[in-house]
Amino acid sequence: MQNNDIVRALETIATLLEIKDEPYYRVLGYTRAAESVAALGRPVREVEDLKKLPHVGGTLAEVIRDLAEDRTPQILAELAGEIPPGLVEITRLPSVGPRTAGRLWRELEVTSVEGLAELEPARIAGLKGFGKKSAEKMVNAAKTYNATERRMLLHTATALGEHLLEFVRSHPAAERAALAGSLRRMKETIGDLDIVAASADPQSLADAFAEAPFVDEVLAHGPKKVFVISNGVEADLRIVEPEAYGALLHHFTGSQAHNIVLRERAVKMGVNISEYGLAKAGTGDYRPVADEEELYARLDLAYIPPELREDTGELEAAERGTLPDLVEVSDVRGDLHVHTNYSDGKGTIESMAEAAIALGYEYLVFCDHSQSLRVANGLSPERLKAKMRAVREADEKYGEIHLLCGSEVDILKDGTLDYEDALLAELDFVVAAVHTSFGVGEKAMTERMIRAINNPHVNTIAHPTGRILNRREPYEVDVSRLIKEAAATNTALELNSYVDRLDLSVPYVREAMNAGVRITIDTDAHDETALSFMKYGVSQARRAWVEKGSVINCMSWTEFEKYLKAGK
Ligand code: DGT
Ligand code: CA
Ligand code: CA
Repeated sequence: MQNNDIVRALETIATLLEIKDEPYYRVLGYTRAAESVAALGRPVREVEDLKKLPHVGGTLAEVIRDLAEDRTPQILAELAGEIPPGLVEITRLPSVGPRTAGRLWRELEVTSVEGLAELEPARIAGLKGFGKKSAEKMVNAAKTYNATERRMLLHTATALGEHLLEFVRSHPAAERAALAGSLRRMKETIGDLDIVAASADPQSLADAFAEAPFVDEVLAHGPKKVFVISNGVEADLRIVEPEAYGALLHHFTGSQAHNIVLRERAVKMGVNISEYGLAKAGTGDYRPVADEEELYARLDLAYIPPELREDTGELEAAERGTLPDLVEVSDVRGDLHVHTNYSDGKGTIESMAEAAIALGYEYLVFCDHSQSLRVANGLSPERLKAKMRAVREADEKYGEIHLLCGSEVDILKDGTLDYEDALLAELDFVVAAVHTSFGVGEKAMTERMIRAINNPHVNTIAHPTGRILNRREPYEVDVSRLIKEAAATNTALELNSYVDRLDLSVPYVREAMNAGVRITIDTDAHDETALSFMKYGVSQARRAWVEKGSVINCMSWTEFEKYLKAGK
């Protein structure tokens, strides 16, 4: 089995465990291990000691080894024997999570998407905890379901794409090469990989790529392009002479919508654009363009960064010279939402601090879960106080970084918070989030979250819509109202950088910024390596036109300290 298939199998085990209503930490073990394999960037078979992978202990190492060597792991065999196969498919429906699927199966004997489509919604509504509206939604989702391909997470695509790019760049015939397509634009999910290269000898580069060790199947192989399958994913390599590299890179970076409006603009100037270069209208005589900068300049436009190429106003801004000065990873001075082994994290205060120092951060805020969240080992007030002392001690120990104690405090069903205000007041920073009762409906959820936003101790709202990419739809909430309330109370909203969250999504981040709301770009790291997920949050912020002035954790320590002292 290849990595992509192993990732799917691990995710399936996680889903099956959840359908069975097994405890959250067991499920999490498999999803986290799937993420580790996805991030690997080389075949599992080449890894000598799988236990060295993050989140992989002895049991999981054995499961992964079995999968890599085409054996069915015992746990998968057992689960597959117990649970009808159609249930996993049901969990792909929006609005039906694995635990719901499990209940539909146990309580209504639903075993497939088709079975669900034929069910009377009233029967679901009759179950404890389900409403009429959500029941209708589930049945409708089943009726309109088509088994569409799932898209890769940006993180998975990045690991694989960089591995392939490295191969192309290190070939002697390659002069330049880059990842193009949605991966260069850093979209949150990626369909296939696009690579462009410049070479005076395209054929030898094309041949080498087709025979590369990571290639499982060659779909097309010409002198200037090669399409392959690697790790279950399609990757397209296109090669041109160095003088035409800019036009090719631009064309295959997209987006298609951006290319179309750019082409229309060029036509008005009497110029045609194609992947080969620019031509005077009507001549078909395409002159190569070596760099993207030159391409934009020839059209009287400022250079447009790939993350903005979505036809959402970037051409007008480039024309007027009002493109934003986008935030960069190097602008980030600290992480405001990380976990430790006090709750459900793997790292210690010290190991996380040292990883943050290695990234050059000036400050780090530990935000473990609050008391009600038993599944995540949430901290009782006493344990929180002990942790505050431990963080202060560690802060004394490390002169290079300021360590602060916060909390990811649960927003309870009625909108009150999971600690008393007096305790929240003792914390340096408070991240509030919804983790339970997702299905209360838009009105109740919006009011619940607005109540939390109005708490004077809450600095930011974590992962405000609760979505998990490829796994869970956002809960129903009026985000525009949250944004207005955040603006009125000087509360920030989080852009959670965790690879399968990236929550808030781009349109909402842009709306928040325009409303004057500041954002926190946090990793929600549960171990040291996940601190590096910051790059995904930053790229999502860039796609939302965010400048560093709108990001709380781009403040220097001095400014950040002042912000904390001032209160809301
Ligand atoms: P993906 O792969 O679904 O995540 O999204 P992209 O944006 O990577 O799309 P893909 O791989 O189909 O094509 C890569 C780029 O090539 C795309 O962003 C723009 C360009 N392109 C592809 N087909 C067309 C087309 O028919 N017209 C135009 N104008 N551009 C195209
Ligand atoms: Ca693509
Ligand atoms: Ca493509």
